[in-house]
Amino acid sequence: MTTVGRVYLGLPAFNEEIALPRLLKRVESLAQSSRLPITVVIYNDGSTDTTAGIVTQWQPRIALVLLDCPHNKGLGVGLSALFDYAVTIGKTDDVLVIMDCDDTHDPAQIPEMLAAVTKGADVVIASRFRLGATVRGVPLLRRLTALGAVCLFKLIHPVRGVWDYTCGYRAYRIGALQDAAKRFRGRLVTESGFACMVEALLKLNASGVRCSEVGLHLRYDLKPTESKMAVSSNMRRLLVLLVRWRWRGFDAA
Ligand SMILES: Nc1nc2c(ncn2[C@@H]2O[C@H](COP(=O)(O)OP(=O)(O)OP(=O)(O)O)[C@@H](O)[C@H]2O)c(=O)[nH]1
Ligand SMILES: [Mg+2]
Repeated sequence: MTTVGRVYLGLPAFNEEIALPRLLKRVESLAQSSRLPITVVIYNDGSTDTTAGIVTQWQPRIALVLLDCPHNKGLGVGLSALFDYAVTIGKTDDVLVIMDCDDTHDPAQIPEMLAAVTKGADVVIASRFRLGATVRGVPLLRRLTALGAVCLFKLIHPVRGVWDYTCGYRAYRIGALQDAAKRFRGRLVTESGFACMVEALLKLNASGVRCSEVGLHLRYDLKPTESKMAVSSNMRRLLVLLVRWRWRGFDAA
């Protein structure tokens, strides 16, 4: 049985002024009801709306750190900054949970993910493809694309215990992140786009982590703004990378 210390909740944010206060309210309720020691770390990626101001307003209410990037650099740079923060600040038994802050992921799933860490997992993914997962409001074409992508991932880069390679809602044991960061010389994420989620997972897998999944409860119907992910260009980029990583490994990436 592994114990869990502090929970760092990393939120990559780009123009999330509508969804962010709703999410922070749910995090506040979770912290009060569960008594989990949670520190929220928001990476604000050059938002042009009031995201940064919302963070400042919330700082007296919950433990909240702002990593502010003046210009938009992409999700991968944000993910990398959140990993760096956790690897530097965290202890080996602390956990970094990262989730989208577009109001589609529910922080109420965090205790279930931490329970999987205590049972021995280093990385826990909230997965759309697990028994018990519920997905509301995702268009059919998007669902079919995601299903096709899973087949491809499993075929080219099988990862034991993992079906959902792209979901942004994951818990990472910080000790495992620290070991993997050493192995990849601090370059766990080099992709600036949405392929960063797959890159991080495959590098962690290559460094020997144990992965497991819980069923995701995805509320896409609550998403208040347009998607920031350009599906077709990101899929094209990901295809190129999957082939490159398969044949040349990661150091060549
Ligand atoms: N740091 C950073 N975060 C971003 C950027 N674009 C989006 N995000 C954040 O990354 C998370 C995922 O973005 P989403 O637009 O929800 O993308 P997705 O979940 O892959 O796809 P959809 O939910 O369908 O839009 C959200 O918390 C966004 O605020 C960016 O350019 N930089
Ligand atoms: Mg999302």
